Amino acid sequence: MSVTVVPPTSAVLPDINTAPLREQTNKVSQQDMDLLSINTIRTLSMDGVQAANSGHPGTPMAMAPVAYCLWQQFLRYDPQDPVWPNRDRFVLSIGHASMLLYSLLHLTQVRAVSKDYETLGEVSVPLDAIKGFRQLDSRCPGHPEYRWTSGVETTTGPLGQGVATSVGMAIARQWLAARYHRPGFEDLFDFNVYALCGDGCMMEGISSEAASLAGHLQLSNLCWIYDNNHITIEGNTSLAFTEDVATRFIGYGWNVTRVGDANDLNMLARAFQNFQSTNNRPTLIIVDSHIGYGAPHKQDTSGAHGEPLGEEEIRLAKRNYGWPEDKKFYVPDGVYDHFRQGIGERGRKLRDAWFARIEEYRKQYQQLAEELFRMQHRQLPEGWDRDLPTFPTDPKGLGTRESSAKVLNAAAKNIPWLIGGSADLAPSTKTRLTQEGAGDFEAENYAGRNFHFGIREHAMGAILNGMSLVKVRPFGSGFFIFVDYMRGSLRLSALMELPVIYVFTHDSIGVGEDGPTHQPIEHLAHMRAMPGLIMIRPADANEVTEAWKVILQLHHEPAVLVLTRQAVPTIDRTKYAPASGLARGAYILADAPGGDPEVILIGTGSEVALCLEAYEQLTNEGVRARVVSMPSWELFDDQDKTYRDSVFPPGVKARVSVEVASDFGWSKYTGSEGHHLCIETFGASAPLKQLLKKFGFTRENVITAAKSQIARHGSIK
Ligand SMILES: Cc1ncc(C[n+]2csc(CCOP(=O)(O)OP(=O)(O)O)c2C)c(N)n1
Ligand SMILES: [Mg+2]
Repeated sequence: MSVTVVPPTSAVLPDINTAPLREQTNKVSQQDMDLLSINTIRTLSMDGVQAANSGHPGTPMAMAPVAYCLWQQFLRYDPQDPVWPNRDRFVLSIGHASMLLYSLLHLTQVRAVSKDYETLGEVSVPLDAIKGFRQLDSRCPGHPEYRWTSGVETTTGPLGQGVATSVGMAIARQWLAARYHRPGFEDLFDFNVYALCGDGCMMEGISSEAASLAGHLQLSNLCWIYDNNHITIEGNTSLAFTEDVATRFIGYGWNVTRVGDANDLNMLARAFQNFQSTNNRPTLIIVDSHIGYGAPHKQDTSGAHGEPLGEEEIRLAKRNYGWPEDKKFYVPDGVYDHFRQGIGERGRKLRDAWFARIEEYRKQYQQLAEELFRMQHRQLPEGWDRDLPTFPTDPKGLGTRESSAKVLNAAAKNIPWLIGGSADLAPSTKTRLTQEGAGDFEAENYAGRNFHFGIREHAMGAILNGMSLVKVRPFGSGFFIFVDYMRGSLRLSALMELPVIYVFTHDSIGVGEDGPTHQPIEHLAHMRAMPGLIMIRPADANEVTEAWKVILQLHHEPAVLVLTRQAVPTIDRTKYAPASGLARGAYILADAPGGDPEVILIGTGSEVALCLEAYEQLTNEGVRARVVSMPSWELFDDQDKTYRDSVFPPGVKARVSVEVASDFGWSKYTGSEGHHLCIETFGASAPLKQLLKKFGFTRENVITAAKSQIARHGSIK
């Protein structure tokens, strides 16, 4: 099948076929340079995908003029310093179109940046990386990955995540401006956030959640560009997507504008100007485009979406562009210079001016400047932990969500950029910051530290990621069960190595009467299975303090803090081991006199108290038992073998794990012959006491299990 190739809009993009390329590059007009640059993006993308023999060529070909117009004319971005804090952010929410971004990073010669934020000399995406697109260790992986390729602002690939993350970036900028701007310094944080999305992003629920909140918050620094090409993998969007996107966004309170032809640089520029002059709401630019633009057999078909064009089709497309048909990875003379003179010059000046301004600011507002420095380097302020509470022994105790509220507030007092909120559950998760002036983050008060994400867990996760990418320290909270609703964003926190803090309460059947829909069972196992994430389920108030200490000092891991609704005793630390053992993930809380136990009881969170009760009785009966409090598998697995063996001596095979959840994975610590007191079903609706009995979480059952373990392993003395 052959379709008519939509010709370039000649008034805007002259047909470079009219003159041989060499001639053109010698003597070129601005318009010629525009087209030459756009076609370089297109052909690099096509060649990269072809060489990899996999990838998505069609959308980079279609969106090249849009990205070019934005980057070259508008983006305030210094390729020499891609971590300059006030740079505009560009998020490629259509992560599959990664070659578009890699081509831009290459042509603008964005520099690689080290982990310590030192700018290094080398180019982030050299031509060889593009030639090695999708190959092992190339800086051009299949989808853009934050922390792997400098210039990639956030990892994208799961559709919808990028746009939702961009909302978090826009929010963080508003917060920074509100907190740090002072008279005469109203421009320190005025960056814009642009996100390029497609039909897939628009269909995903997360974009609706995020757009709804962005509209509510009137984030005028946020611009989404929607590639309205009517094509997804299965074919035309008429198969599954016929809603009126413009009307939907108008309903959200957005400014909506249209560009009828993705090749029309004038209209694109006007749309971006329209965005920049809109100061009371976010902007959506709907751009009509032709996927696979210029490829005679594949344009406007899903065939241009996710597979290489093929050598012959590439040849024909290049012919349509007036490109040398046999040249691959070809960057014509003058293209690098052109970008250097456009985005490069503009960005460098803005960046240098910003650093000069910050120096001025430092002279007048030393304390605030110091805060900014530390925040941007993910450091904590001096004395951040000075007010963290310790809790007195209390057999009745308090819910770990209650103790967490105290610790969080004590920390937030000394860490001004620790900000966050909840998906409408703060009264239950107890994450509200209560100190004087903490306030609520609203359109009228961007300085507020309490965020109301609304009942939008998935977007909340992505927004936290976006906030963290701007380097404030965000936390979000909800019921643990609803981690199911945000797993996609949480996974990206871990993949991006962002120190986002998730506070999840109501962590088990302990929620009681709300029943199975609200009782997490397999969720601890879910979290433990995710690489790069630190989960902590503290046993009592003092472990909560220790948990926050660990979490706040993380640099590259998201943390999941799992807390109870119900009261748990505050353990007597004069009798049992100090809570500081939490930092090692698992520690011996109570031991057989002189050590050398016959059986080890391992508990987490609310079950540690039950283990202690059983331990006391076993000890009275002369059974040599040990209790290990194990709040974090991940922290424990990070310890050296000597420590791990000291907690779980290999010779002691009699082991009982006690956790009101699925036992998935526990054999790693109990051995295949150990006993797991656990729950294999979905819980039930009843008062907690009845539930504990129903599911067997009684002292007697722990003792019976301990004794049968000892009998089984034949080590009773
Ligand atoms: C959450 C999620 N679901 C599914 C996919 C697989 N996927 C990748 S691209 C794509 C189609 C996207 O269509 P569109 O956004 O219109 O992009 P275009 O084909 O126009 O480039 C799908 C379903 C994905 N990447 N993320
Ligand atoms: Mg599409």
